[in-house]
Amino acid sequence: MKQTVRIAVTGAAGQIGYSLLFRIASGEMLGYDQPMELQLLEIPPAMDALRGVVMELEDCAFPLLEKIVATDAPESAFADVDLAILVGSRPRSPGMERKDLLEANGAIFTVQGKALNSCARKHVKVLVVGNPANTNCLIALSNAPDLDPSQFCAMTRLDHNRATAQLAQKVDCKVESIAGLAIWGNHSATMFPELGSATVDGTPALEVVDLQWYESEFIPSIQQRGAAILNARGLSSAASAANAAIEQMHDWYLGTADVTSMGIFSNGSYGISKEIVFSYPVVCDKAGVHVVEGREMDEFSRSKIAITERELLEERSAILHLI
Ligand code: NAX
Repeated sequence: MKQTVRIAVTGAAGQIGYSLLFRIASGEMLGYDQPMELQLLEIPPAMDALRGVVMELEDCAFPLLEKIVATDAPESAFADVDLAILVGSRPRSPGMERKDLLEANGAIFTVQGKALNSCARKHVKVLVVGNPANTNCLIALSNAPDLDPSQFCAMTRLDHNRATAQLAQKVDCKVESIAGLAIWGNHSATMFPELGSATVDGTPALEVVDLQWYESEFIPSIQQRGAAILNARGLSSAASAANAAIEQMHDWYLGTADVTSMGIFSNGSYGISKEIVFSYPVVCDKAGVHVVEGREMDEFSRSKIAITERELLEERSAILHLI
């Protein structure tokens, strides 16, 4: 039997939490032979709701789920955790400026970064889902000086999956036929879903679809997909976000053969500014996350990347006092 893995999930009583926890506990994220303990964090007003979620988890009698902790104290939630998925964050309320949103979330992610630094296992892997995910991730890792920045990432897997599915629909192929696409930059409307190195059954994607569709339909539709779901459902995407979190953590923990996208602490690859959390094409193995180098970038791609990089630099300057 494998050693038990401790997994923290914040915002555990929220929408994404409700889609995420049961799939983690069933074994979908780390494998059906991996026992686990869940350490769930919420804010005091949501503790009743969290107790209900815990009861439901108990009622599933998951064989792999050895223990559940439900708490409103970050230090307890992160005590000796191997993995942490930071979903809980402050949503934008009416009239709230982007700067106020960054500030409100900054307060959460400084506290959680510090608690991870002092309480989590030294090899902890931290996936940030709560928006603005890239900059929240930057704040958390900056407040965890004893952990390496490579132990943190922001979720852009949902955008990657959306791009894969839309390309597969367009060319009428299976999603497994698509390889090599990438999400660059921020998890926001400036992200750049790039098809320049993508293939469909081995053929370059840009030989299969026309440039007009790529530039005028595909890119905006991926950038606006979250808003489209919110308009249609009256609620933001939750099940697909939980699915993406499971896949991103799965690949990070167990490794992946295919190129995927992750928001990571930039080391300057592709000339991107250092010290922002930027989504790159990556592969993961036991040694960690590796940016896929050497992709050819034309002027169009470089201009799109510059827009999303600029936005991340602006977000960084708005929270400089927190990092
Ligand atoms: P919900 O509002 O349903 O749930 C959030 C939960 O977090 C609430 O239960 C709240 O009480 C809790 N929370 C707030 N502050 C907390 C804190 N300091 N510590 C612990 N828990 C706290 O939102 P949900 O739909 O679950 O979305 C969660 C976050 O994911 C949002 O920021 C959302 O914007 C973000 N998303 C990120 C995506 C991505 O691709 N990176 C996609 C989906 C989603 O939009």
